[in-house]
Order: sequence, then C-alpha cells, then structure tokens
Amino acid sequence: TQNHRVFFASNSAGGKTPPAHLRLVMVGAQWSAKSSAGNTILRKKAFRRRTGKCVKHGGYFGRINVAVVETPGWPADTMAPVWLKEEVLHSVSMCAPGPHVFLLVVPISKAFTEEDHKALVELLMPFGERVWRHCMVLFTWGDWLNDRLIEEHIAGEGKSLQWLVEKCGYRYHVLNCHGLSNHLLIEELFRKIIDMITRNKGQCFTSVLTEEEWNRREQELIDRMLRAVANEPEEPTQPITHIDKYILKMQLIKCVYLKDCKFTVSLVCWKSTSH
Ligand SMILES: Nc1nc2c(ncn2[C@@H]2O[C@H](COP(=O)(O)OP(=O)(O)OP(=O)(O)O)[C@@H](O)[C@H]2O)c(=O)[nH]1
Ligand SMILES: [Mg+2]
Repeated sequence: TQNHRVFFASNSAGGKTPPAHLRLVMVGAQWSAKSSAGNTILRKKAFRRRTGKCVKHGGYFGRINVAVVETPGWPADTMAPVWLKEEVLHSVSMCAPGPHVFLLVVPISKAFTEEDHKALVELLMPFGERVWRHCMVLFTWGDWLNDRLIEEHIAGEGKSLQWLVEKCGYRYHVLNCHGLSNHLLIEELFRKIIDMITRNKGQCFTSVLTEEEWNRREQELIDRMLRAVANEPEEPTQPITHIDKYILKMQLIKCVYLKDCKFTVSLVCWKSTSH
C-alpha cells in the first residue's frame, strides 16, 4: 500500500534496513486485548477466542514477514499458575530461533496492579534479566486516553506501571484496536520495533543461558548455599531444581580442582543437610 511504501522509503533513508522476518510474542493479563492487538498488527481477524494455549499467526507488513504469538493471559488478582509459566516458556520455542520483541500488553482501561506486576515478573523471570532488552509495553484500549497523553496516564498510575515502563527502557506504544486511524499507529509501532532491534544489534531473544546469566545463577546458588550452611537449617529454604543440582556438581568439581578445601567442606555440609 501507499503507507507501506512511505514507511520503507523513510526507513531506508534513515539507514535502518527493515528485517525480512519479525517475531513478536504478546504477554498480558486475561482480557487485556492481546488478540485484538495481534489482529490489528496483522490487519486481519486471525486471533479469536481464548484457548489456554499459545496461538501463532502470521502475516506481512509490507515486505516484512511478521509472526505473532499470543500467550494465554493470567487471571486478574492472582499469581501466574505453573501451566501458564510453561506456556510462556513454550512461546519462545514456537517462534524459533526466538522472538525479537515481547510486547507486554497493558490495557489503559484498567489499573496495572501489584498482582499484575508480580505475575508478569514471575512469567519473565525464567528468561533472565536480558529478556528486558527485548520488551516493550503495548498499551491497548487507546481510545480510553481521550485527550490525555500516555505520559499523563503513566504518571497518574501507580508505581507498578512506572516500574514496568522504566524496566522496558521507556519503550512503549499506544494502540487503539477500535480506531480508524490505525495504520499510522501500526506504522509507528513497527518503527519503534525496528529501532529496538537495531539497538539489540539485530539479535532476537534466545532462551539458551548466556555466560552472564549462568554466572548470575551460579552466584545466587553459592549465596544460598552459604546462607544455608551459616544457618544450618533442617531443610533448604527453596526446592532444589535439576539445574541447581547441575550447578552444584560443577561447583564441587571446580572446588576440588582448585583444592579449596574450606569451601568444599562447606558445600558437602550443605549437601548433607539438604536432603
Ligand atoms: N474500547 C476498546 N476496547 C477494546 C480495544 N481492544 C480490545 N478491546 C476489547 O477488549 C476485549 C478483550 O479483547 P481481546 O483481544 O479478546 O483480549 P485478550 O487479551 O485476547 O483476551 P483473552 O485472550 O481472553 O485473555 C474485547 O471485548 C475487545 O473488543 C480497544 O482498543 N478499545
Ligand atoms: Mg485472546
């Protein structure tokens, strides 16, 4: 269309070549307008009723092949259930090698509560800190802004939303899924997404642990072990996962190798109290 031609012309002029493929994952509460946003982005009625599973649809924005995955929403005022965490993890493998952007869908019509904040953090935590580089807040129900600026809405909302916007590096966009002037909003959204991908050096998010994330988890485990040894608890404070066990094994090998007897003994003590 004419709009797309203008979009590509202005992007080439700005030196940013649009990627050939774009993979987006939408995460948000139930009824936050994820499907509506997905349909607005793809400009077709692809997403329909809630399924309880991730749903993927594709389309084109000009020459860009766009894939959108909608994850199931969390119910209002509750913590994210385990099955939902697994579904969100699954969303990444549904758009291999990984999504370029996680669109965190927040409707303007409702408050973003402390519970929403906790649910979202719980869902994204398994991906590690670096996931936030790929996150953007997508405000839906844009018609509810009326004459206000989105910045006024953010300022007027509580700390949870402000925290989220800051955590996303102040990347946000407003969509009105019921409006008529959507092509401009969609074009602007793609511009922001391409800008974000450029900043991320074209890389998408992959869930393979980076060295940095591996070190962070290892350090966290060592701290937990040391605390456990210091307090000599009957039971470890948190259940030990298979990844913890693997890190522990690696740590033990490292300690023995370095002949750090004191630390090795501490670990063995901790291990013997953690069964
Ligand atoms: N006023 C207004 N209503 C909207 C907008 N976008 C979506 N809605 C309405 O919000 C409701 C929920 O939209 P959905 O897109 O189904 O939300 P969802 O997050 O996919 O919902 P679940 O998948 O069931 O969790 C529907 O009744 C939509 O018509 C918008 O921009 N403005
Ligand atoms: Mg939906």
